[in-house]
Amino acid sequence: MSSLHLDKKGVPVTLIGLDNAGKTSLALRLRKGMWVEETSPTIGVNFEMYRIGDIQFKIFDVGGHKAFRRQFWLNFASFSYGILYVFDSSDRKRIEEGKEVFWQLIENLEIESRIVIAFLANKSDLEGMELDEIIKELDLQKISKYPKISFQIFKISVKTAQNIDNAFEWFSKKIKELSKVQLITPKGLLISSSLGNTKLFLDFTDVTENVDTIIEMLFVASTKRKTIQNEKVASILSNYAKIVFQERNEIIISIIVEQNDSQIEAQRFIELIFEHLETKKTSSKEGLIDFIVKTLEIPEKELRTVREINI
Ligand SMILES: Nc1nc2c(ncn2[C@@H]2O[C@H](COP(=O)(O)OP(=O)(O)OP(=O)(O)O)[C@@H](O)[C@H]2O)c(=O)[nH]1
Ligand SMILES: [Mg+2]
Repeated sequence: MSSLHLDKKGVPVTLIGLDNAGKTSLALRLRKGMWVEETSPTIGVNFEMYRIGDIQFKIFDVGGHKAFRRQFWLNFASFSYGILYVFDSSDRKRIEEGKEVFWQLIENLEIESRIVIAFLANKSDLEGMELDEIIKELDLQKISKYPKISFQIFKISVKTAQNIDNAFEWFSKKIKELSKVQLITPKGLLISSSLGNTKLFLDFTDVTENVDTIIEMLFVASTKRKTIQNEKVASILSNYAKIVFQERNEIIISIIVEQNDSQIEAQRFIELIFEHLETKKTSSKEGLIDFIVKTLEIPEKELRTVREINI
């Protein structure tokens, strides 16, 4: 079992909510430590790094306009450990729309791993709805039907900073708890080109004995991939294993893990390997293998097969 330390690479979390809810204002407050009055509607996605204690968060700030909801929300949400759902409690006129999109998100999330959601009822500095009204209007009690979601509601104001520390304290505590159980057991790893040439094949368990299944899964992964942030990603499940697959600049890294392993954690390993490939291009094959085996915490004796590479 391997686990990434939360410090190694930003833990992905996503800001979601209707346009004008205050997501970018929150991201800016976190970055600058102060209220920033001037924001404009977010086109697409931005991200901020934000550290709380020993957790480095990578916060995706996704545009809330209708045009981005379908395209971006689910993609980012399903690759995040947590969601900060920002809601404008001063805007009664949009409560129906708010309810609809919130539940669409929850129902569409493929909650195969656990996820933390902080519902932030923002703009408490203005005249608006109280928490009990929001809970009732949005039917938020229903969230208890989703056992994999850790959920909490906070009344906040990005403007005055009211309750933001409390919300983040809860959020990071829950994410830490999650990270303790979100472990992966790597069975093998493949680096290939988008043309299908294998560059490196590492077997940590019995992958070579199941190579036909793996090839079939890789084929399915390549057809099922979706685009997130200029990269193509997919995750495929079979009776034998789960493959998490990510393509960047014509290099594909596929990690083979146990069926119940966390896709997000596997994804983070892949990102570390990409980072290594990109920043240490001159390093040898041995250097790369050494990095992978160390990062994945693979005992040396379990490294079975290495296919020749030319990276
Ligand atoms: N009074 C008050 N206004 C706020 C607060 N938070 C955000 N706003 C205002 O709400 C408006 C929208 O804020 P943004 O942060 O741009 O909203 P957004 O959710 O990022 O919107 P999109 O990018 O379109 O999805 C801005 O005018 C902010 O100044 C708050 O806590 N109180
Ligand atoms: Mg915005």
